[in-house]
Amino acid sequence: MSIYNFKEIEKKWQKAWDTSGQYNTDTSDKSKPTYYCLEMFPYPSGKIHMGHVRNYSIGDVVARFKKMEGYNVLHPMGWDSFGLPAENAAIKNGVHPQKWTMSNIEEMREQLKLLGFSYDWNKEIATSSPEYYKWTQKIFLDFYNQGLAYKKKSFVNWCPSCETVLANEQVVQGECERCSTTVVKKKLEQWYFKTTEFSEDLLNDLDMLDQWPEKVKAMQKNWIGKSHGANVTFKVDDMDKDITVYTTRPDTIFGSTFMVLAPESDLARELVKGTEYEETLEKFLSKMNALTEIERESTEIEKEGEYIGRSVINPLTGKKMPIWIANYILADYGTGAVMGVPAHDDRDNEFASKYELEIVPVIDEDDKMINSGEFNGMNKDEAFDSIVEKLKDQGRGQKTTNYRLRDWLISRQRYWGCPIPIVYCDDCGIVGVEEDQLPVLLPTDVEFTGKGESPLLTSDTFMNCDCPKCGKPARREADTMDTFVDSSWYYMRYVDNKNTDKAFDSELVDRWLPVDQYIGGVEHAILHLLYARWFTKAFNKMGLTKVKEPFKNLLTQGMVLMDGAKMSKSKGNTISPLEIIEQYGADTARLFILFAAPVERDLDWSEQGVEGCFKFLNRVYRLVDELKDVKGDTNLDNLSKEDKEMRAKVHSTLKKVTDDLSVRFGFNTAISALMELVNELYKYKELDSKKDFIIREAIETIVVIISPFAPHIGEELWEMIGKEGSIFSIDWPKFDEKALELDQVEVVVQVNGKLRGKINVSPNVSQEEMKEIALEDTKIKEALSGKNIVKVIAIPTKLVNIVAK
Ligand code: ANZ
Ligand code: ZN
Repeated sequence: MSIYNFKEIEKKWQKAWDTSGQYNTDTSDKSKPTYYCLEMFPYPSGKIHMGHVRNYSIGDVVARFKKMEGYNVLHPMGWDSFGLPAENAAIKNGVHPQKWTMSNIEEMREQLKLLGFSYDWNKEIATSSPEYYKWTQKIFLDFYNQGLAYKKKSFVNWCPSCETVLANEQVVQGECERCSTTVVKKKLEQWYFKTTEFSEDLLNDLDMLDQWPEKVKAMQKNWIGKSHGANVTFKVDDMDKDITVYTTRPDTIFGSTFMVLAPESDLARELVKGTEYEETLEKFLSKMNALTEIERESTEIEKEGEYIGRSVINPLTGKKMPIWIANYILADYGTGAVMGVPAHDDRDNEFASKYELEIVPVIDEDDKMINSGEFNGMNKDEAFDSIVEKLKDQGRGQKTTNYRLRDWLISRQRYWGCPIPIVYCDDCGIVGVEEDQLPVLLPTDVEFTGKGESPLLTSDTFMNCDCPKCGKPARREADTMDTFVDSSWYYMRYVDNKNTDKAFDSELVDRWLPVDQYIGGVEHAILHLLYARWFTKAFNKMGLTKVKEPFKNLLTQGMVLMDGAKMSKSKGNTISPLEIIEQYGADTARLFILFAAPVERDLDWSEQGVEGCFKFLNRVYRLVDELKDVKGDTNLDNLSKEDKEMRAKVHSTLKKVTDDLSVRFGFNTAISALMELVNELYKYKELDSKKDFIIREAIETIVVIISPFAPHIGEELWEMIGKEGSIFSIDWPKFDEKALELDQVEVVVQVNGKLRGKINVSPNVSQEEMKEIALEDTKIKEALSGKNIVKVIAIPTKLVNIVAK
């Protein structure tokens, strides 16, 4: 008897797949329906971790299963290969980022191949390759020409240690996400993508995504943050000037006793100009600049502000309201100006109490208006509309909506990113590089000191160029793009990754997109997905695709934990996938990770669990090896009870697994059903009355079911039982409905405690199904005629009792 030599088997089949190119997809083949299975591509750190194994094992089951279901499956893999770690490695060890990245890619590709994933490596892309980033640059220029990319001077989060601008979301609790240094503010000229152009579509089209997890949609919705309110315009006292505030509570305007401005706003500067308060403002501003992002935006922070010497007139009370600047007002939300309503807003209340500003309640405990003139007695919602109406008549207000979503700051003062294809000319200003001059290549003569602003500034060969418009000497943009830009469109490039004329062929992309199944970590639930959605909307607007949403179905897999904590290098609690592969093989690693928990849940690593899966594969191998030559003609006559039960088990397992794979990603339950089937076959084969054709049927079914999860052993066993060709080129088998019927149990049906009939149900019938079947039964219907059903009690596989009067 041979033993399960996983090393030999896995090597053998990986080689066979490579040679035959069986996972290569012809994207132009129209003979079958398309299925695009995509997993989030990795940053090439050099080593795969268990999170990758989980993500990609899930995707691989989907891809293999869909292929066997008859789809033309696209299942690509590539590298999100620009980014900070490569540059940090360059600073630390003097290796060029390009070299570091390329060797990491080589290593990681080999590691992924060891796991036997069904990727079409012909579709591989690396976002740091000029063949790819040429098109990222072209897309930037398209956006620029469409007004979707623009430049603006603004305060940015600056990490003094990484010397880079950080997006808000890269600031965690006031610290740099990567190095934990306290983040400060800095004013710089920056490139932005106009994400807010599609705020409304990004929000509304979430409704199209009925196969996305609700929690992810909720996170997207919160991030977009639409609120309904009104803009109200106040006249500045003794000055020919208006100030507009955004409020979600116009009903509280009678209680508005002061106005607060963001200290950074131009408005504040204008109001104090030439007055003694100019200095007050300057001092306050420098205090603000010393604050961390978290302190500045936290609702916890002690409210602080300064009076700046002017007042506005409340349009409804006619009273003067002093104007203040304060730390809790954000410059880039709403209008950067707020009407302070200390009786009904906690922040305003804290502020007013501290600085002894007037507090006037305008709504009582029953939500009725008080102290609000003609609106007294109204319900507050009614007052909302009436007050806006009144303000509107005065030309001082109107309903409006606001979004929390900001435009996307894409400039990075880094080397290892996609160069922004812009040239600055003294005569012509900002000029886009001509398409035939793309890509603007990253230079190689850059020093990595980790100091200063953009490293590209140190390369004369890069910085100095001719103006694309007038030909005079000009300078290049020295910033590169946020790596989220690269990953916002890679799924389109996969479809047409060899195209040298354009980013992608629209017809091909329209045929393959939206991605049928996208799988990745929930940590990307907001930004990556939002940016990718935004790109798709921008492409749609520019006529590059008809698609409106990039990802039809989304699965966010849970984390891999060790003793309840996330596996991470910093905690030193990681398990190396390579060691597991070495010790048990890739099939065991894959099987364990799919079996140990439902896909969306966190999974606790367990050595015993791995051991158990390894034993199971051994058990299957021995079983198939022993029975591989058993064959027999199908004969459904004269089957014994045991025969019927064995066949029913085979077909009910096939039914369950098919359902688990196609409908609900129930991989763990599918595997456990397979385990049960194997157990049953171990018992059945020992019976004297066993039938060869049933054994054969069971063996073939076991091999087919195991193959998407553990593809190497799947192929090996398929060959062992005498089949030709790859198991992945067969059609996924259909279960036999008739075989299932045998697998039924008899259930007694009582009416008011008296036996009135018997029904046959499947052993895993639900209570509801049992009730339905019982009530449909003719005998029972008779027994019930003329009576009203009071209650139906069902005990699965045993009894249904109907109480009727
Ligand atoms: C008066 C008022 C009374 C407010 C009240 C709230 C409660 P959301 O819902 O998040 O959109 N606000 C407006 N612009 C702001 C800014 N730039 N910085 C800080 N706060 C700002 O929040 C809108 C509310 O937040 C607005 O409604 C405004 O305060 C404040 F009982 O106006 B409200
Ligand atoms: Zn010029």
